[in-house]
Amino acid sequence: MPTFDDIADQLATQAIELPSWAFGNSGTRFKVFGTPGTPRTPQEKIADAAQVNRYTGLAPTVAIHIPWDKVDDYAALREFAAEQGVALGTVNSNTFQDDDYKFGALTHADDAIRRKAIAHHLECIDIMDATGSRDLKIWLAEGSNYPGQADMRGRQDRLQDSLQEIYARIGDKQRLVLEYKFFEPSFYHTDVPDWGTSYAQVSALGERAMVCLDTGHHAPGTNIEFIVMQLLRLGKLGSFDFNSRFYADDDLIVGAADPFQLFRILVEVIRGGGYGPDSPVAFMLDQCHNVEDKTAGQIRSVLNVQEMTARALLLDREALAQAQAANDVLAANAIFMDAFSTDVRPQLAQWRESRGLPADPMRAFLDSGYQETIAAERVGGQQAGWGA
Ligand code: PSV
Ligand code: MN
Ligand code: MN
Repeated sequence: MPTFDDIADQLATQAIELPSWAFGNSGTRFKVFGTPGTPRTPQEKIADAAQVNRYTGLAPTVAIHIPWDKVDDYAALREFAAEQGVALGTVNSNTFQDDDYKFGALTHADDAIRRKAIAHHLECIDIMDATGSRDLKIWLAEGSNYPGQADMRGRQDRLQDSLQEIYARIGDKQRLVLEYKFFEPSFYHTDVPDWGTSYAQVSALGERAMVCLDTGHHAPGTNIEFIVMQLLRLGKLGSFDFNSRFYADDDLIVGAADPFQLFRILVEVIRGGGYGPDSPVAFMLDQCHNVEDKTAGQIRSVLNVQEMTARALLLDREALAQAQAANDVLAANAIFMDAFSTDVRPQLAQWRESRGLPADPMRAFLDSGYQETIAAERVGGQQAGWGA
């Protein structure tokens, strides 16, 4: 098995993008509980995200969601982020909170509504030009609730047509990533329900169109690491939205529900060349903190990803390949489990200190008094968008 020293340099290149909406208040359709200190502006969300990077060194960029993070001057927002020590990352479009989109947006049968949805995405690309963002992430809340309600085939054709128009405006250094989700808010059919549909749609666009895999968007029991392997094999895994779930799209802290699944995913990411500074795969979080403190919740999340990455990097791939070749089922499984069962926390603490970071980022953040300060200073925090 490789030693921690063998993998130390690889850990140094890890970057996990934070979602601005994780810092806003969020909840379920039953209730949104406010948390003291919740940001009231996009700038305050970015300031909180910068705290995560300050204590962990893991989160240099922040994803924004339009219109949740709408401002008059995006170049100024970019400047503000830089002053805080972070950069703006992925721009997320939003076609799920406008009455016009009740029966679809990019798939809508009414051309006027479809054009409005396309125009929103073109505006997002203008914003990307100003923020210096690389990725436009599209998640569509489109589908139908009842058999017979919609012509699924026509909607798929219109979706491709709409994406072609958006993709035509994507710059040379920019990318379009299309996220899939198997249900919700539609309950009968969803227009981009699975990786295969996303893959078919983006493959027809071109090289700079990729798939986004949100770990909470599959049916229970789905072998997500198989999908990771396949998309990497096809060269189309663009990004992850990491979170964890017990039942549906719970958006809980990544690695909280099933750390072993996170480990298995990261093993395939590394196996498929999806890890490291030259990899096209963007690591992002897509989470909500309904009852816990948000900045601390994000710190927990990036540390969980780091911990499982370290364990996945420690996997003895040579020994595993030999056991696999010999069809030694139990030996192969034991080698896999050895890496998963390795406690890397003491070495990670030392590794952080050797890089000028606190050994225990969570403790350092809690001791800093930041949470108390924002709780005292900020009144009337923002909704994240969900449950608003
Ligand atoms: C949809 O469930 C989703 O995962 C998409 O990524 C949205 O942009 C995000 O949630 C908003 O929280
Ligand atoms: Mn997502
Ligand atoms: Mn989701």
